[in-house]
Amino acid sequence: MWTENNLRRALANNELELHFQPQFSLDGRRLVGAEALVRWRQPDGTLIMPGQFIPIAEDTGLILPLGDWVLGEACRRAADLLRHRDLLIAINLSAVQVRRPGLAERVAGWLSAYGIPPSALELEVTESVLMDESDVVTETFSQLREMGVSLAIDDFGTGYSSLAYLKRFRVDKLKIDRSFVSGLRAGNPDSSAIAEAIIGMARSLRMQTLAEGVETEEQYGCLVAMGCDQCQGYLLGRPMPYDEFLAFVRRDG
Ligand code: G
Ligand code: G
Ligand code: MN
Ligand code: NA
Repeated sequence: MWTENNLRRALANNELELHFQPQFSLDGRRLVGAEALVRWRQPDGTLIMPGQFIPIAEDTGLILPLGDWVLGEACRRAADLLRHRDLLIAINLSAVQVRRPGLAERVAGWLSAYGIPPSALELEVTESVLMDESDVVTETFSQLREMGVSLAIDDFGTGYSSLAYLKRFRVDKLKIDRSFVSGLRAGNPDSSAIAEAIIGMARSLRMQTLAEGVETEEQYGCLVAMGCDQCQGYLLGRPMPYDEFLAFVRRDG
């Protein structure tokens, strides 16, 4: 298992990198954005996935410098990507980062350092983050909203049953968890009941929907039929290193 010291060294030695998974509109299959996902590249080339080190970073507080690195690196890459194409770049935030005062200022600082319009950045949090009723969290998201940064709920539907937080925060997008996507079957209404309910609710509340984990054309077709807005998944593109994503962007036009 990785230790705090391993991870501290990884940060100091610049061993982290962001991979990018493309996101597409379901009407027309256009590339509209990407989710940035952190990886740890060992000196021997081995790639460590975030599930193996983000929990340690969260427990030790290293998620604060790590999260700030992700934010800066995502903005640096976004600046380059935006020269080629209009894209929305999404990053994941941990609860620890959101509870610490000053996140909105950090975001503003990175955006201006790289000359990125706030509308090009999306922040993903899980439902549990928005269940926090503290003033810091409320204030942070209200500042970010004011700036024009968008907010998406990750793994939507797997967290809490209370939706009261949707009244406190303006949420732009619900990311439908892949557990509700994997079973989608054409001509089988039971398989799509939950995804359909989420899409209907999002529409009434003027939020967008993005389906995660789309792996087959059958799932894709079901999502189009249900009026889902966007998707990401292995069918259309895996998370890939930056250079590969840039080539993808330039090819896909
Ligand atoms: O990359 P993978 O495809 O294995 O992602 C697994 C999970 O790791 C994602 O669902 C996401 O929640 C988390 N994750 C990936 N990158 C980041 C990051 O930069 N910050 C945080 N806090 N979590 C991340
Ligand atoms: O932030 P979040 O927990 O949603 O991170 C997305 C995770 O889902 C990453 O680990 C990513 O590698 C993974 N992922 C992306 N597309 C697919 C897919 O089509 N199928 C599966 N099983 N996993 C995917
Ligand atoms: Mn995510
Ligand atoms: Na997710």
